[in-house]
Formats: sequence, structure tokens, C-alpha cells
Amino acid sequence: MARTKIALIGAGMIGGTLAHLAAKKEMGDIVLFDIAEGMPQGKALDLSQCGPIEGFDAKITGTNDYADIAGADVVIVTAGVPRKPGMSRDDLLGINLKVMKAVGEGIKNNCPDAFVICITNPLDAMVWALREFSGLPHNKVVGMAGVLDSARFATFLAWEFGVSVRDVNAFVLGGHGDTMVPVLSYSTINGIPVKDMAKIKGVSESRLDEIVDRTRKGGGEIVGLLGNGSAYYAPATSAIAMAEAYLGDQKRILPCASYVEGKYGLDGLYVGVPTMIGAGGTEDVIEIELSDEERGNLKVSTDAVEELLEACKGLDESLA
Ligand code: A3D
Repeated sequence: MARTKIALIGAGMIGGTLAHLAAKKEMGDIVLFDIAEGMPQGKALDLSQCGPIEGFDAKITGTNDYADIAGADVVIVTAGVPRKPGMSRDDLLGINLKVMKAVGEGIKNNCPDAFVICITNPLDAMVWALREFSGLPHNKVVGMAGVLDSARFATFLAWEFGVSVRDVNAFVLGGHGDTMVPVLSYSTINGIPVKDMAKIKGVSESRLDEIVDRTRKGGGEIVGLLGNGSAYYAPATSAIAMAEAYLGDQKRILPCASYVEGKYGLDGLYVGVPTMIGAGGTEDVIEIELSDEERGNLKVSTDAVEELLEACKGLDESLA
């Protein structure tokens, strides 16, 4: 039986971390692709030399040639540039849109049967564009954001209540970024609704609002502290959980940027929703009941995503 092949497009901070995690978990053989010459090869060599110490057998290779991702079962995309000082949102969009075009074509020509997880920002627009450029079915292209955002939410809730993170089930919806919608009504501490737990523990509503706000700005907080670059450990771990759900046909319900048509009043948009991931890729989107306020917040978030898609269409007419 052929070994599972995992292609990582972008061998930067997240790409390298993904390779290390996938190797440690022996998820399959790993190909690190990047346009930077030597860098993916160097990282692959370095990571390969972890094998004898950590005891994994994964074959890790670095490449600048898309032909080497041929037949990949899973592709995780982190290729792109980060926003730099002085760069407008549209400048960033224009650059990363071109990257998605190249990556989409590389996937289409070499591994059209893969399950593709996009991480590149601005996430909800880039996953949509990557799907358009690759031509893969919508259920095989998904964005990673909600697993990370809900992990951030869960971390802050666990700290606030002084409980194990393992018992916190935190729920977020919507686009990735400041408009994301952390949903307190569906967040629990081992089944106990967070709002009930707050009453039991004497945590005020305004304190919960602060936690929601910190979750929304979770990425920016880390960017500010690092001074250079953005989060990479937790983003990589999040994408690995999604890849494992697919490879193991786990039917996990994870918050992912999935293609939504018909549910949540949406008509063909990638946005963060509870999604079942199994061997069929994104097999189902679960539509939950929302309060008027949550529905309103989701609308603000999806409007922001739609605005980005319009900007993409303006930048590349093949998307219009
Ligand atoms: P970084 O370390 O800069 O790695 C990006 C890599 O992409 C670099 O090695 C580049 O050489 C490479 N690259 C650029 N253009 C191309 C191309 N055309 N083809 C192949 N490779 C290319 O960044 P990172 O790994 O820290 O982050 C990667 C992306 O993830 C960025 O867009 C971040 O904004 C995004 N990100 C998203 C989240 C989400 O939750 C959605 C969280 C953290 C980071």
C-alpha cells in the first residue's frame, strides 16, 4: 500500500512546524515546497535528522518543483507574504492572490484528488480564491481558522475559570479576524454553559466580553509580542488536527472555513462554520440556532468576507 503523502506549500514558520508535527505523528511522507531556493531543502534535511532521535520514519524532502507534490493526499498551504508596515490590505490581497493562483495551478496539475487546507491570510478570501484557481470540488478545499480561534477562546476561558483546557469546548463562527463571532451560548465547560459557569464562579459579563474581545484580536496580540512574524505553533497544530480528521475518516466536527451554500442564509461563501471532516473532505456543515445578536454579528462578519471577495474579483478578472 502506498504511503500517505503530505505536501506543504510554503516552508516558512508554519510550514516547518507542520512538517515537524506531521513527521512526529508519522502521518506520512512529507514534501516541503517553497519558491525560496535551498530553504525547503535545508529545513527538510534538518527535520530528517530529528528522525533518529524522535524515532520517526517519515521521509521529508524539500523542493522548488511542483512536480514533486504529485499524488499528494493532503496539501496544506501557507505560501504567501505577511502584511508589512506601509502595505495596504489591498496590496497584500493582490500579492497573495497571485500566490494562490500559482499554488492552485500546481495542485490542479499534480494532485487534483488531494484534500487541501489553506492557512494563508486573508483566510476566508484566500481559501475561496484557491478553490477557484484549483478547480477542485468545494468539499476538498477548506480553510483553517476556527480550530485556532476556538483554541484561543478555550485557552482564555480555561485560565479565567481555573479549569483544565481539556474540559473547555469553545465555539466560534464567521470570518477569521476582528469580525469573528465567538459564540458563548454554545461554549461549555464539560457541558456546563459558560454563562452558567460564570455565575457559579462569579465572573462578570463584562469580563466575558473582554475574553471574547481578546479572542477576536488573538492573532494581533501575538504579532505585537513577537515583533516579527505571526503565530505558528498553534496554527500548525490546528491544521494537523484537520488533516488527521480527513486521513482517519474521523467525522470530527471542527470549526472550519468551509463552503456554505444555502445554510446560514449564505449563497456560496467560504466562512467559519461547524464542519464535519471525514474521508469525503468537508462532508457536512452544521447549521446551529443563533440568537438575534449572534446572527447580526455573523452578518457583519460574512459581509466583510464578501467585501474581500469583491476586491479579489477586481484584482483578477478570471475570478469575476
Ligand atoms: P512565513 O514564515 O513568511 O512563510 C511563508 C512562506 O511562503 C515563505 O517561506 C515564502 O517564501 C513562501 N512563499 C511566498 N510566495 C510563495 C509562492 N508563490 N509559492 C510557494 N511559497 C511561497 O509565514 P508563516 O508560515 O508564519 O505564515 C504563513 C501564512 O499563514 C501567512 O499568510 C499568515 O498570515 C497566515 N496565518 C494564518 C493564520 C490563520 O489562523 C488563518 C494564523 C497564522 C498565520
